[in-house]
Amino acid sequence: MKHSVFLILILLFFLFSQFLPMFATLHDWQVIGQTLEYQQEGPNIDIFTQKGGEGNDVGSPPFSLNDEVTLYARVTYSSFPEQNKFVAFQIFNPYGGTYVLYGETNGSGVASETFRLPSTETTGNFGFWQVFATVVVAETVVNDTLEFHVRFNLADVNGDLKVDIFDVVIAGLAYGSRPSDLNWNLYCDIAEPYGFVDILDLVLICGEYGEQWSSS
Ligand SMILES: [Ca+2]
Ligand SMILES: [Ca+2]
Repeated sequence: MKHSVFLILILLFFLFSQFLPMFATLHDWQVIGQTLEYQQEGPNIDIFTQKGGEGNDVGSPPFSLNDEVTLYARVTYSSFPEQNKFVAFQIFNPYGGTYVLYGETNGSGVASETFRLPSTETTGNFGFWQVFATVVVAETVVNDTLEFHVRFNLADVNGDLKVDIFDVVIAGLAYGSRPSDLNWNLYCDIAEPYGFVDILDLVLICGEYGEQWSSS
């Protein structure tokens, strides 16, 4: 039964996706325009994870319990990499608990540290985790924040504790998008390659169809 639902969802999705390329095409010129104009003046730090979140104050796609999270911090001065800078990563769990990790920027100006999320299925471990990264560049303190959601099941795109048709539809709307697109939804980017919502994200959602989780 579950397999037939899965096949029907995939078929519906392919029919639906035929209408989406026209939206993607509309955004191509905007992305190129933004890239050409972009230049960061002075000191800057940008924190992201192995799943994405590049850009100041941009969130990362979600994680599950027991996942490894790799934090990256790119440190620059007027867009040039800053080497051998010490970066402090302050990590806040949804209950306000704090952890601190330290890293040093490499030749590309990037510091990275990895930690593992807890494995216990308690309500307190689910929710928004925040990371606050700080570095000193040219005697100036600069920082960036990053937020990611920890979910019982990544296929639950809208976070209502069940995987159903709404999750499939939401992912369908984001299909083919990248972070700079208007229809981008980071909660739909749950499978590699990250930074792109494609059929592999959809397959993961459909494969978990019908799963539920109770907070009690
Ligand atoms: Ca859901
Ligand atoms: Ca993806």
